[in-house]
Amino acid sequence: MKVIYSEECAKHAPKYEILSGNLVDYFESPVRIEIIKSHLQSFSSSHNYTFHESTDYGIDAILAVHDSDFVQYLKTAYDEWCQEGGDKNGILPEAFPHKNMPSFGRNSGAATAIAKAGHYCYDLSCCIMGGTWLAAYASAQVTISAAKALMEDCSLPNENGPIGVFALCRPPGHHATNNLCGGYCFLNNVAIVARLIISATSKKVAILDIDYHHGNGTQAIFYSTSNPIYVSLHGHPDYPWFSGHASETGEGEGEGYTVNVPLTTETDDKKYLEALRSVIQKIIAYEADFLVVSLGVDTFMHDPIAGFNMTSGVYIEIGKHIKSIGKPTLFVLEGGYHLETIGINVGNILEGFNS
Ligand code: SP5
Ligand code: ZN
Repeated sequence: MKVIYSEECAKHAPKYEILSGNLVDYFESPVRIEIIKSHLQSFSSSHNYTFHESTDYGIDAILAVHDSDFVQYLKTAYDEWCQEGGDKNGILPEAFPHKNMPSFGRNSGAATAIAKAGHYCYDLSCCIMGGTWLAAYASAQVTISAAKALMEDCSLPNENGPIGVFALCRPPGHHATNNLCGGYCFLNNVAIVARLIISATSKKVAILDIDYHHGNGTQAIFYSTSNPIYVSLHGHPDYPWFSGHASETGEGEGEGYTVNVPLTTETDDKKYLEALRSVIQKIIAYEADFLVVSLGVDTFMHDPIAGFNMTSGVYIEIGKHIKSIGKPTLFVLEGGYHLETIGINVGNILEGFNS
């Protein structure tokens, strides 16, 4: 199995975030992907993992999902902030334009770097520092490179079931919308490659989001389209708080092509697998040609910011269930913050898929 990565992904490394009102060390840290990479490397002979540095395919696929003013903001926010005398640790919003404020919906209200931060970001987890754009761009390029590898390799014979490629990337993507960052996410990697695969092949794509959190950004981007279908299992009620209800099913041409399965906190292996089996039936019925998995392992019982009760062993079963869909599969890393187990848990999903 090909694993795509980039050293550039480490360049976004904020010191702190504000979590539930407390200043805490940044959970979405660069060591996450180092740990996963060394875990997979320790298995690479038996499981046939090969490691490939990403290629830079340029900005076009990113601009097919994200507004150009938002991309410009991500590129320039830190420099503007520094020119205005801001702290070298980076920029976080100070106020958000809520719907009863006069400048709501008007970019003209965002004159300074910190006002723009409130305009383009919806929480306090997306500090922008000197390397943030480089890392977010690299994360998207890792995912694009992985998608290209999958499209090339999926026509090759593979006696061991469907082919898979793993995009070992960070920062993650599924909370980012066309014009907002949040939830550690700046560019929506999965949305970028779903749209890329559709435009390159004219085929159908299914997105299966198994991160603990609802992928509000991915849902929003594809809410009005029937391709891709977006399917999410997530803890509820929990972050991002204002999306992920079962009643959100898409609109217009997209009606019925968003599927949300909110699960109560304390969900365990058995309940999770039951829910997964039911959504897999929906994905099979959709008859997708490609599967893109938003792969988070923050569903693990000891994850520091989430609430499920799942064990490491269940990830092998999850991988086998994903394999049973039988389609070329792109795994894209999202969340997972329990550093002691992030390697084994991600490795177990891939092992289940490759078994
Ligand atoms: C990609 C991804 O997994 N992003 C998640 C961002 C979550 N940020 C807010 C987490 C809120 C946690 N609140 C409960 C803390 C319990 N100790
Ligand atoms: Zn998550």
